[in-house]
Amino acid sequence: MANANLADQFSAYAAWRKVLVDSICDYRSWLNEQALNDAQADQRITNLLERLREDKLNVAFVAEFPRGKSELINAIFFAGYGQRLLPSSAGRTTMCPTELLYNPAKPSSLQLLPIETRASDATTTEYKRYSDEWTVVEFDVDSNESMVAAFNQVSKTKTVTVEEAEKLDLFHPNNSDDAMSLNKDGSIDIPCWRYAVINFPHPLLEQGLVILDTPGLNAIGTEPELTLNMLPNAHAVLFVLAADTGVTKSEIDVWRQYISGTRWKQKGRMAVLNKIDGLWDELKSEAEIEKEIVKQVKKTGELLDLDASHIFPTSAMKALQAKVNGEDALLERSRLPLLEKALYEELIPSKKEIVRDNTKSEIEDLINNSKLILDSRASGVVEQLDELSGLRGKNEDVVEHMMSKVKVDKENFEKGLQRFQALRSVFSQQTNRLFTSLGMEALKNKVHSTRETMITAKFTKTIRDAMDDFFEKLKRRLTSSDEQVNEIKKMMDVMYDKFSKEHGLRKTQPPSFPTLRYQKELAKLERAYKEQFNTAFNMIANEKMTLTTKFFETLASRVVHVFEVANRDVENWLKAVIAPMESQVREHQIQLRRRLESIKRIYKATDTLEDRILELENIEKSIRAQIEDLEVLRQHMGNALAFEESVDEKAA
Ligand SMILES: Nc1nc2c(ncn2[C@@H]2O[C@H](COP(=O)(O)OP(=O)(O)OP(=O)(O)O)[C@@H](O)[C@H]2O)c(=O)[nH]1
Ligand SMILES: [Mg+2]
Repeated sequence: MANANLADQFSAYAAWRKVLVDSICDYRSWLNEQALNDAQADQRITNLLERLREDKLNVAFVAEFPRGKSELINAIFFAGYGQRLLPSSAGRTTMCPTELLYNPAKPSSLQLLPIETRASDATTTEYKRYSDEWTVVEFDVDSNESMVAAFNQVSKTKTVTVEEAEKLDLFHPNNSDDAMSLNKDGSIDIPCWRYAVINFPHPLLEQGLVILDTPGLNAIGTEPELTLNMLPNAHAVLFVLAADTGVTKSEIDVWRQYISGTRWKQKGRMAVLNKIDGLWDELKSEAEIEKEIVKQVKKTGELLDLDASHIFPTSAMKALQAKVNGEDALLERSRLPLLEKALYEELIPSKKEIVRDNTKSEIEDLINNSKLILDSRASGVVEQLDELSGLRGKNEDVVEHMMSKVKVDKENFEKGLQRFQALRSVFSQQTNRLFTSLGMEALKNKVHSTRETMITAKFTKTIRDAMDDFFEKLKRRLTSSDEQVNEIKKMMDVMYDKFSKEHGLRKTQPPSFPTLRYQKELAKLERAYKEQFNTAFNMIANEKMTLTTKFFETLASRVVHVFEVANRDVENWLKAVIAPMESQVREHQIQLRRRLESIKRIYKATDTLEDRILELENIEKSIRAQIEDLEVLRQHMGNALAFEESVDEKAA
């Protein structure tokens, strides 16, 4: 496993997704060929493919400055360029959160959000929708020089007056640290940019990796977007410490509050003890150095309350140097390969698991729907065959009798159809009610009124009450959606039962739809708000409200996101509930018409009975073949889901 590197693991993961996408595309073309595809199923497949194709993996680097975050990113991901791509130097270097990703729809460029946008309450995520707000610096991917020059933008600062910095919420007169950062003439240096997105076709980024480099710790507090959105949602967070400084109090606080805390307890959180080359004392033996490293790891583990297996002593600088110059012994000594191995072992399998589970249930559902249609076609044909075989050697009277029987069936079914139409209208009323509880309109109104209350609030109690009410109302909306969902499900259960008894339609269980997931997400955000509010409480009392309003905007945009996802999921669920019944009813109607038609033709002697029977037998055969095809496709997709290409095999 020693040679296996991150790039191999990533390409194995990308290969897995590709195999999966291909097998789903095969299924879709088969559906089209066999005329089994309908608009709804096609939409679901499109969504599934889109999700698989743009599936991202987020890795965030967090640390006090200058622990070596940027150097570590250079060493892990960009050593192949033969030089330092991201600026890394003593003192504060990275001045704004920097996202590295690849979006082929955009040119290779650096997009920069001006720091002045902090004066508004809009979050960086919202700004991402408005490309004209960003300054774009294009670069040439074939020229390292051009890339390095562009990337240097992330460390640009400018000098402003204290008033300006205060307006941007970057200076608080009562904060002693802030006071220390003033220049001699009373001015202050602030970052030029609030956020940077680097878009370029690096092989790992092309495969969906998104890297987040952050500036020193105090930036974490100033952009709630980081603490509420980017860090909790990152698939891995590397918290970088330095062996020469030990763990400071503010580092422990940040680790507890934003990274490890019970709040976002999840996999993929690890600490890196960087700069171990500082311990490589020529006068000490290897064993002594090793002992010192072990001691530091142990101490760090105690302070962070983190298992030693999640702490990685490393030298980013030596690793970069070793990779660039091809010095294997130095690379091993830097211990970076161990960190890389842990990173992909934490990262990729858990991500794969989530993607696999989601894709699996969606595929199963689609296949089962196709199967349902084919089964009902097959049984319809068999029924007709029985009917016609029964006519062999019978006289005209019997045929007439038969025809009237099918007519009665058809009339009965038409009545059932009316009932189905009535059901559809009740269904859409219930759906409307569901969307009123879950709807975006109502949510946006609530966000608006809470914002108004917060802006005009004179007391922290008013803010607290407004926020409590905000969460309370939203929780109630979710619970009442849950009730509506249950009602819809109950109604559909009854209908499926009725149709199966009265018209012999296949009985299926409509899937259930628990809203628990969204309730949990909401609870998570509420806890985050409470923690933040309690810490910020004193600050709010003597300082401005900007922190709270900015915090609220981010929180609100996260809540909006949760509701957006819930809305999308519920829409899909509603389709999944009604679609099988719709397609079965449609099929049944066609079959009844066919039965009537064929008996009519025999009655009028336009067809001979035997011709008709032969024709039906051929139809049955082709349906059976389709069912077999479907099983093969099910198998293929199952194999694709289980597909494992181990890195060892690849290396071999
Ligand atoms: N000796 C030693 N120095 C290192 C190592 N990694 C980084 N450095 C140095 O530490 C300094 C800071 O590195 P950066 O990568 O800029 O650190 P950062 O965490 O990104 O800092 P900010 O961007 O300011 O938040 C630079 O001078 C690096 O050369 C290491 O493993 N060993
Ligand atoms: Mg940096």
